[in-house]
Amino acid sequence: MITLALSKGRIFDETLPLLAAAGIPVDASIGASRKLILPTGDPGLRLIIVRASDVPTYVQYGAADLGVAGKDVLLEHGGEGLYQPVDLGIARCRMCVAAPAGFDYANAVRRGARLRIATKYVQVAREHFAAKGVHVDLIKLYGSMELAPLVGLADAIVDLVSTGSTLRANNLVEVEEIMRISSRLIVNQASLKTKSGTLEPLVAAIGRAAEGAR
Ligand code: PRT
Ligand code: MG
Repeated sequence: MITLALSKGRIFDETLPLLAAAGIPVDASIGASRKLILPTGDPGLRLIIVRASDVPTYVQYGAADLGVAGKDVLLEHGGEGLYQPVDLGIARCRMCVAAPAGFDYANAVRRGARLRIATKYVQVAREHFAAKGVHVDLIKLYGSMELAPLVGLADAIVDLVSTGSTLRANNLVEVEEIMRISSRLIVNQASLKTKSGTLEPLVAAIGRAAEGAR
């Protein structure tokens, strides 16, 4: 049995068409189910539903052979024990620095000001500001980063942006793009050896499906 870890929401919704194109139909209505272990049209492949940030952990320890995770999540996790063979090109967004419309971020950076940055992505943020030589105090949050500058918790945030409507709704503007983000197929390195006969063709088929969807 092969186990594929997915998170609910955009990753589940955007992975199903790739699985279908790879010859693995999944009944989309099971997405609404509260079951955490779901069958697929292939009796040798099951899905498990976990939090987006937990996908690399399940795959790292081999509780899932494969998973789909955002590059943001993989960078924070560190990627230990994971093979990352395919960029699926799904769940695209960008990691950005955003600040209140009235805050002159570029000027604060030029002056060498020490900035308070709220984010869920402390590893990526630390590396980004260190590479630019910007002094920052990082404040770890688990969600709703957009609120932090509005109530004086931080000068700016590092968050994911796709349409930009969440920033606009909160009177924030993107002041710097850190990187483009998409989701990757990740594979447990030990599974790839012990189950290579089934995993290799599956990874190749999903890779072709992703290529075809571009
Ligand atoms: O929601 P939960 O806390 O369970 O976990 P999660 O947020 O990690 O999961 P989920 O399903 O929301 O996101 C899974 C993956 O989708 C992320 O790891 C990203 O790689 C990718 N992705 C793509 C996004 C977005 N686009 C995105 N827009 N993840 C989050 N957002 C959020 C963003 O953080 C911000 O709050 O959506 C808001 C901005 O969206 P716009 O459209 O208003 O710009
Ligand atoms: Mg979310």
